[in-house]
Amino acid sequence: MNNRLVKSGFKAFALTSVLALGIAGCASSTTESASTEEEDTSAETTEEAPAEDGLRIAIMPKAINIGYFSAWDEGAQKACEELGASCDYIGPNEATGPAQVQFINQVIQEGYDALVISAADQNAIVPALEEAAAAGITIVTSDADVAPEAADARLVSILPSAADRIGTAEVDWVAEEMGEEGSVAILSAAATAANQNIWIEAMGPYLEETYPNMSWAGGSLESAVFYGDDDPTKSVEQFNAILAQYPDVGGIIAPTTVGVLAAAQEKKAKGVDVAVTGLGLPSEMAPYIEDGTITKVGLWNPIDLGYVGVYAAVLGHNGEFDGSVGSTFMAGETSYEVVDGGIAFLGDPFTFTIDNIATFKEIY
Ligand code: RAM
Repeated sequence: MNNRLVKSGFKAFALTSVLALGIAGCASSTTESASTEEEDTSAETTEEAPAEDGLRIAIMPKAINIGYFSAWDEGAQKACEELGASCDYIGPNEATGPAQVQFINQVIQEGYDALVISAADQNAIVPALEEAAAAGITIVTSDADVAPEAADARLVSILPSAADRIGTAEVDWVAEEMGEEGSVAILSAAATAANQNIWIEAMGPYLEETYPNMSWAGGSLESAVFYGDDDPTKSVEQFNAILAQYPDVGGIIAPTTVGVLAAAQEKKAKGVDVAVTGLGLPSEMAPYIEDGTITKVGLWNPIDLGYVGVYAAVLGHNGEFDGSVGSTFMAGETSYEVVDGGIAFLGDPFTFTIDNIATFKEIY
């Protein structure tokens, strides 16, 4: 029933574009992270061809060690190369607002021209972003936005697709596997992450209205949500906390690549009888789809998300795009339009099953 979410036209386009990106590779990047661990404190720099007159852009993930963001950065670096920009992949080891703020301050101090950021916390980073904007830095959120009331803190937000499509699709995936019966819990990222929160909000009423024999664990959406903070260890702990609190839970939706990977690993390790689905990176989820631990996960193309974010930032910085509702910009061959809320959407998520995982796992 969720097939309506996979439009063949989009699928063909995205696959082609991803393959093209994959072949082109990326030119230069700097990786920096804040950590007390020795190996993480040093900045690793491979500057092959820094742009002479090009812009200097910071590409900041929620946390630098999440595989999804490596794919996002791959797209960003590809756009940087096409646009002659010099781009540094920089950010914290833990996906929290305060940790990101330290790096935003560094971006201000070092006088970057633009910042493309996935907000780990929809509120905590806003003052730092405002300071950055006041210093002339063009800000684009990509993947996860700031709170709607703080939309003026950035030029535009590049998001995968409308929240309700992502949220309701995940409910359909878990329902399909549970035979449309039983209770469901959610293993999310951080309680402060705008992207997961808007998807979860859309899941709540949809499950109740669409599946009369299904319910949220504990009786309400609120009681069903657990937060693993996009940290692998905490996500495993929270997976087990769900099972301890709701031993009869029939399904777990993890709308985070970190959470769904942790859930699949732990489901397999413990041999737990619970349906697990969510938003998974095909390259990380392939072993669990191939061995039958998981039947289906979905995701958009994070490479495209990073790519489009950099185009918006560069065009915005150069005064060729103002981010207003109704305005458009080109990223590569594709035109994007800004809709209400100052957002440009990428397209619908793909689903990955045993039928296509072999192809997708090679791409991202
Ligand atoms: C994790 C992050 C990211 C989200 C994906 C689905 O990698 O939380 O923000 O978009 O999952």
